[in-house]
Amino acid sequence: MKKIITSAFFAAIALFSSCQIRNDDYTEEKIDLTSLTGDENYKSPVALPETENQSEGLSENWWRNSVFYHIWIKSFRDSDVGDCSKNCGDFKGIEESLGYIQDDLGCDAIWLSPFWECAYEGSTNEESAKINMHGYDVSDFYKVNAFFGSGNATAESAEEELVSLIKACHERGMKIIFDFVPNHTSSSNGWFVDSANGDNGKSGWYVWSKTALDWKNTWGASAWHKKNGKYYYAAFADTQPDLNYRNREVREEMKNVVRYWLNKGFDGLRIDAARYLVETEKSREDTDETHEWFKELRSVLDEYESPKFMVSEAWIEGNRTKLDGYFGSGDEFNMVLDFDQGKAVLGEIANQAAGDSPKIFGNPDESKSYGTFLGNHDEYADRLGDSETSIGKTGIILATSLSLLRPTVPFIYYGNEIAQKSGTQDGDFRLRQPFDWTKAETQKSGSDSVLSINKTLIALRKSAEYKDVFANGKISVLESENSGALAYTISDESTELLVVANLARKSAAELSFSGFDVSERGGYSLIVGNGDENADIENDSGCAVLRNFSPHEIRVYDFSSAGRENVLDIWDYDAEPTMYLRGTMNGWNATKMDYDGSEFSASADLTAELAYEFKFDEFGDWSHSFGTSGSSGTVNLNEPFTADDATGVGTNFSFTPEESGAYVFAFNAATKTAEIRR
Ligand SMILES: [Ca+2]
Ligand SMILES: [Ca+2]
Repeated sequence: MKKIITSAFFAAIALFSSCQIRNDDYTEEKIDLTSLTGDENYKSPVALPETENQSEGLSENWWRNSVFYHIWIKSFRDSDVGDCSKNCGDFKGIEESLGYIQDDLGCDAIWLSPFWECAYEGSTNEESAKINMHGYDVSDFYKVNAFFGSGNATAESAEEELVSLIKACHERGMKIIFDFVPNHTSSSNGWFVDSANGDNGKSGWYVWSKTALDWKNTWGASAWHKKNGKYYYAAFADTQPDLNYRNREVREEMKNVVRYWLNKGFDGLRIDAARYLVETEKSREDTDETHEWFKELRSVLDEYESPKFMVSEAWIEGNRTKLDGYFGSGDEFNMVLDFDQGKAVLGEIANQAAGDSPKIFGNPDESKSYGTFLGNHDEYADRLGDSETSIGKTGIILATSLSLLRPTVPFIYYGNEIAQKSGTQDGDFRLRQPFDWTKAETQKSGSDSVLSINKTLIALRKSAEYKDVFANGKISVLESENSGALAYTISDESTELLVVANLARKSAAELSFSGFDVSERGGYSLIVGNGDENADIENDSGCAVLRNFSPHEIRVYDFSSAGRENVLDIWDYDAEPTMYLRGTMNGWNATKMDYDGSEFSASADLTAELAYEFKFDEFGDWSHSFGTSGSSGTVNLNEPFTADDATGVGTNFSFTPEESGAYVFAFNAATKTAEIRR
């Protein structure tokens, strides 16, 4: 504890002095976008709690060795009911699930979605399951949402349970961070109500103008909304007015909010919508003034003896310079969420090609970390489980493996560790549905489940041998002429790992990579792979040559410990083969066929006298189909016919039923024979 001051002492003075100041920016024809307003001696009227429940004995940059679990509180676990389908997930449910998070999965840190009192429709627990209570419209930053308490909770009892969760995390050596929303509040927040009415010295706390300027919000509509004869700015929804960070009181108050929750024991914070904090005439994104406030906030974090960190949500894709700008010169964010990596991993697997592998980044240096993820609560990516029809179970496991085998800090969005699918709701609500505890229970047993793969690779990352190379190692991509081949090294002074993946859905007899001479190295051991195959690496004129890759197989070699025998057989399982029926009967969408060990089958309702076109598709995405290579594509009921590898146009079968009703399409991939039955 260094310089934490309790501001209760100043509260009375602050209240008095703030009433003396008027910030009638909006009465000006043009809003002032240059100077600071408000009371420079402002102190928050909210007293800081004593520091309590702090993590002890943490090392500097502890987060670089962590794997975070991202929890949507409402949907994770309801201690009152069990699942969250009827009621509301709560802190107590999370506390009861720490064993799952830490022991069954291996994560040692938690990112909680916003937990404050917020504006939402529906007012009872019964209704809460039906509404998208996102919580990014905060109505009181000092009040915990009673929804997240158990039983007939109040804000106070919910806060007690939140503090209990923080303590329980720390007792297990786990860390916990909160989701901070500094850019805006709810329009129901008392600060905004006062600001709109010109009460309590809050006039200048939001961005007001006498006229609506031509600024657009993040969705391209006007960002100005009329209230009490003047206009306020909102970068997002009109119910989320932007706070005015040119006002010294706002700057100080929001730092007080952060201190308040760090004092309660949180180990850090994720910062929502970081790009939009301070507006200028020229830009509403990534302004120098925005970076300036985050540097001030960073110095608040650095006051604590127990090391704290902040990670930005600056949703930037394809502009590393801009993204890295949030590190400042080591004096701003400790970590930025990396919006390129997840999409690169998923895209490379879907395309079966390492086309954009320069997008594979490691942490820039020891003071700057990337947080990487395959999905979150927003419309960034579908849920990982939704990819099953496009990349199959093996593709999901490959994506999971690649996302963990990087020298970055992984964030796993609840449910993605069991490849849970999206709900059927519209928009981002489908990504925020109740966690599937039944599926999680099933996946605990079975070494080939997605949960088990996560657990195995997280344990590898955190093992004594490899924790340093995954925290601080550098990544270097190898070149290959095989389009489906991906290889890179992760290395530091004492360790060199080689990760090799077959991104293709087909076996690869041979993959070769230039610029990696295995004969120059003193031997190696295979630490991840399908242990029963020949996994040797040969040297061919300075190229590394590897053989016998299964579809989507990934291997990891360690060149610093030849002879190690702890191979993790994550590929030692039989993936269920897949086949899809596609045709005019299902609008050319993929219907997954049942498999009985030898034959695939799918039934379809057909109409008499209609000519149906169809083919069989191995992965549901046209990358490998079975159809007819000749012109005699017409088939008859109960007459076996032969299909060929036939990807492309003019390779469909045709069938015209005499009667309407259900028909079964059967296909044997081994003999390539098919039949339509009633
Ligand atoms: Ca509950
Ligand atoms: Ca703003």
